[in-house]
This record gives sequence, C-alpha cells and structure tokens, in this order.
Amino acid sequence: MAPLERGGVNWIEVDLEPGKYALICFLPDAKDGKPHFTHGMMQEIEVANSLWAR
Ligand SMILES: [Cu+2]
Repeated sequence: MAPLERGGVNWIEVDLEPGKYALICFLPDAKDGKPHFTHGMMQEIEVANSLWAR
C-alpha cells in the first residue's frame, strides 16, 4: 500500500484464510525516524469464515 497524506484513506482487497493477523506499519516516523509501529500503529484483526467461500 502506498503511503498516504495525513487524514488520507486507501483501500486494498486481499484474500485471507480465516485466522488472526497483525497489521503493522514499518514506515519511518518523520520526527524520530522510528517505525510507526513503535508509536502504536499496529492492529490485530481476525478474519472469520466467509459466507461466500470459494
Ligand atoms: Cu504508519
């Protein structure tokens, strides 16, 4: 996914198996150069079984 301007929105479509995943941002912070995840930019998500399984 391409970097966004502050407040920007972007969408991607991915095909994931059911399970738990982590979204982690490795982009460097503009102020201290540390990856964003060190500032809390990470999120655990869970993908459920799809009603439209292929
Ligand atoms: Cu980030």
